[in-house]
Amino acid sequence: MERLKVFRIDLLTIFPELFAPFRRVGMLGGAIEKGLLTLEAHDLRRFTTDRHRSVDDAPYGGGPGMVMKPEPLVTAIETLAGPRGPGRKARVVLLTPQGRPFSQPLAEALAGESQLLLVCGRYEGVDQRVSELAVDQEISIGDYVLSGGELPALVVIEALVRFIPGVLGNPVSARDESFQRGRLEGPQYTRPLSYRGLEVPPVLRSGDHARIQSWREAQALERTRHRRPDLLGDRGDE
Ligand code: JFE
Repeated sequence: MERLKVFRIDLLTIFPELFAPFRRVGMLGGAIEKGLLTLEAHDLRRFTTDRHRSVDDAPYGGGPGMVMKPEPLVTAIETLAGPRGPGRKARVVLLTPQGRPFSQPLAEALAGESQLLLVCGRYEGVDQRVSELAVDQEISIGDYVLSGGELPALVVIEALVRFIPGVLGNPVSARDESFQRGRLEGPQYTRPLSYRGLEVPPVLRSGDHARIQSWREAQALERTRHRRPDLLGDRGDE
């Protein structure tokens, strides 16, 4: 019996309760239940030392909103992941709109670590010195501005958990590879055969697996050309 190593993810947030329902359902819930993944959300306010448990302050230079103070974040990160450098226990990732774009290959690379600490900011973001002193990597999940890093952290976790050995009924499915090969999947159908006047394409019921495969490839290519020409290296303006 091959035994698998437990993957550990810690989260740092002022809203740890947000993660509770995601721990219980779906592939993530299954991975935790099977003991393949440990997921723990830590309240940043535990690492404050002042009476009011402050995690934010006004920005130097002025401007709207508040910025997250460095002291609670750096203390928390160093407590949970160890100091930055060779002896560090976990890879520390800050979710931010300024980060490197998240992708399927990056999800696979992160799944190759054994322990992650995902740092979730709020307000207008975190003091730059947190990144410089304590963070290993900054990731963005897309070019839109959310209210904090918690949903981006969940996105990263859901993408990554599929690559943890034993989670998906390994070895990691060919579906993931198809995305990495840079094309969208084509349409999928299940029963009933006819629904509100729309029929399942007859080729899928032909039993001719070579024809089915080439039909699926043509559909995938057509959909990709139409919706995501960038994936094919086209500019999409023809
Ligand atoms: C935080 C905020 C104003 C950020 C320009 C912490 N991909 C992605 N979108 N949004 C985020 C990540 C994200 C992550 C962490 C966050 C947004 N905010 C809000 C407000 C300007 C900002 O950066 C605070």
